[in-house]
Amino acid sequence: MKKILTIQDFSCVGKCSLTVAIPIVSAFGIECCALPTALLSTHTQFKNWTFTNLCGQIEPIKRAWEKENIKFQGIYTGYLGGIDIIESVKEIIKKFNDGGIVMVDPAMGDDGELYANFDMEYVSANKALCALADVITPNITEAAFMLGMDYKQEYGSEYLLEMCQKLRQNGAKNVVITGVRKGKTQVGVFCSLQSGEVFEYYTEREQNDFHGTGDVFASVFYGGLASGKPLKQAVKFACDYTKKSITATLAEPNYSDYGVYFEKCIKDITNFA
Ligand code: PXL
Repeated sequence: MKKILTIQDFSCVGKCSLTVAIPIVSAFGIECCALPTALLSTHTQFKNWTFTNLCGQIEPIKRAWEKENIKFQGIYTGYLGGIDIIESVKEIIKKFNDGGIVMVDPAMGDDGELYANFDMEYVSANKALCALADVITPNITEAAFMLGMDYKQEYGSEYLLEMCQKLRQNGAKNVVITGVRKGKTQVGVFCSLQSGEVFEYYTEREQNDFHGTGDVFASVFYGGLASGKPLKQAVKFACDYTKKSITATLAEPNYSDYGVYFEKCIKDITNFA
């Protein structure tokens, strides 16, 4: 059985990061090992939250894994929470990845702003981490911050192409920009692949915005890649799955907007994988 490692925070409530990645990657029939970088009471889109940096645990965990000769057939990183952690993550990728796909989701902002507690130093550290990846999945906010480009709400393919080109020059082999709007009604991804091909895929956009959709997309996309699906097929499935999870959320009375009801669609993954 394939075994991958995901490195992200553990938010006890509010579906994102590990509580999304573990069930989704597991649904692909892949063992999803997890290294929590921080422990939060909820994700940071709530009003009150606690944050405990678990960076101090990473070195002893690495040493113990080395003694056990543990390796992973792929590594997927998300929200990390601190610069010190990013340095350790780089080493983990070098030491513990056994030839698998490395995906970096530089989760650090949205809607033109960085999440709480992040600054330009954190952005630069994420940019350096992205350089090591086979595939990265920034949204437009994250790409703009990493590249020092203006954040635009209205844009065409030139803006997206410039982002992709610069992110690939920085080192990432494949770039998938997420949360891209097309016209007033569509949302999806704009991708620049290692082959030089540019590829876009969109679905109908719902009015409401939900937290954690980027994490659902990234986890499904990574699960698809790790199970050997071609990149374009994995991208399309992940977009459709994210859209379906949003629809499933809206169908529930009194739904909450802190995370999407991706659990309702898990069977689609087992059928696809
Ligand atoms: O979904 C991104 C994310 C992950 N982890 C934490 C967050 C957020 C977004 O706000 O706060 C802790």
